[in-house]
Amino acid sequence: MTNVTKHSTAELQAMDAAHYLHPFTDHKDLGARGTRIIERAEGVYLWDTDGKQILDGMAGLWCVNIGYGRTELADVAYRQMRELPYYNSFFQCTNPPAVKLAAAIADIAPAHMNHVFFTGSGSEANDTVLRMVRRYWDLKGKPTKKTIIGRVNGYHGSTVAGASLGGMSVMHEQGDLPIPGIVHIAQPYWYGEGGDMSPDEFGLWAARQLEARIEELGEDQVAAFIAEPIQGAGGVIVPPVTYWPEVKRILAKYDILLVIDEVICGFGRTGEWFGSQYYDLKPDLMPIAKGMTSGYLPMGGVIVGDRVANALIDDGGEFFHGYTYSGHPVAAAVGLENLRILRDEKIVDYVKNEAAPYLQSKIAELAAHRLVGEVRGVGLLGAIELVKNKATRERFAEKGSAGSLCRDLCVRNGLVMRAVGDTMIMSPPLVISLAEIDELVKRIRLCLDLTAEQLGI
Ligand code: PXG
Repeated sequence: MTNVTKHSTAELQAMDAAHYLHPFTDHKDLGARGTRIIERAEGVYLWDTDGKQILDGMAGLWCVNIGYGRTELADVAYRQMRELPYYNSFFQCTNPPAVKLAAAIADIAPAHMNHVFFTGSGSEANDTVLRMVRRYWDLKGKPTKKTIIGRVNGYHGSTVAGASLGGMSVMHEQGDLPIPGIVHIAQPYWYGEGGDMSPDEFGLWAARQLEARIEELGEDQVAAFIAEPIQGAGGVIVPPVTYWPEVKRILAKYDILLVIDEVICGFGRTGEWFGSQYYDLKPDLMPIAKGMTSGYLPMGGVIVGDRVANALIDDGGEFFHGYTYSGHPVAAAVGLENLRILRDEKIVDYVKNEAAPYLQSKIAELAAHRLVGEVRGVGLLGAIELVKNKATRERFAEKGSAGSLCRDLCVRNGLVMRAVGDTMIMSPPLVISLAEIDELVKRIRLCLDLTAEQLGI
């Protein structure tokens, strides 16, 4: 069997069921339903092996920011693979694409962030965060500052550190997570958990959980707070406007590090280069991945602020941490070309000034739909809450059933949206045109109608 051997859809499905263990998948269920095999893509569209065209409302998995089919990325990967397919950055070595990418990222990052540590993924980036944060406080002579505060329903990856920093209970239940030294506070999810509070009141309440936890643990025990600017995998949870300013007030009182996970929000998703800039945050560390290469090759990293970088460099000696593929030259070359395209084609400006205002105004109209309790979003992130009763926010009896029904109807009707419980979420490529946004919203509306019909409301 070679790469060019042609197989029918059924043959590929049979081999898939026999040999391929998928991530985050119930395999018995998958074997029964069969997989959809995505074969090619162009712009914002995917095609499966049956020739069906699907609008990719998720940019792959929140990553294909510049859209599919950009041959420039293939060309630089080809050239780099022929020149230097691999070399490591250990033992006093480096390579030109990794150096140039670190400089290019420092150029777009907030002014106080000037270094990058490269990884192979977002999960590895958050493993790096855990080790770097603790190393920092050891170097500062404060070795008791070990605990990292994350948030319930946050997502920071699937490795042991990533899943522990994240607050996904289903992940914690498998394998005795979180590891010691990681605790979680409430998420700022007003629609789901705000109760009788107004969004503003709830935002303050959720932020003050951080202060309460720092006080409870003691500042001398707390190393860092980690959060996504807007939770992605948790359901595109846009915090109330009072949330981040209050967190900033609290952080100013205590000497702890701020880690802002930019794996989804980075590289233009919010209409700024980074979500930290959207919310005017001053992080010490920013894990990145996904949009860094638009997903064309796997790569991640941590953008390191001067405070931590200076400690590592000036006081540190050797930091015993790194990966075979840290600064991989081919991934770095692709990352550089991806950044060039984002910059030269002014894609982040396009998101801010055209695509995001247009998408947000169009999806806001869906709030009137009988199945929809709330629509929210920032930049090219959006969420639609499916409810049984709009007035009371009452959900359907079996949690997630409306969401998975809607998701399946979407795919059948040529649209990828993710369902998180009964929240439908979207994160299309940043290059989506206004006409394609019209098409996206048309397909969403159709699927909401079909879902409501099947649910009998
Ligand atoms: N941080 C954030 C904020 C993420 O969204 C990671 C870290 C981990 O990145 P890697 O590259 O290790 O996967 C992520 C990844 C989903 C889904 O279902 C989201 C992610 C990954 C897989 C599924 O929405 N985000």
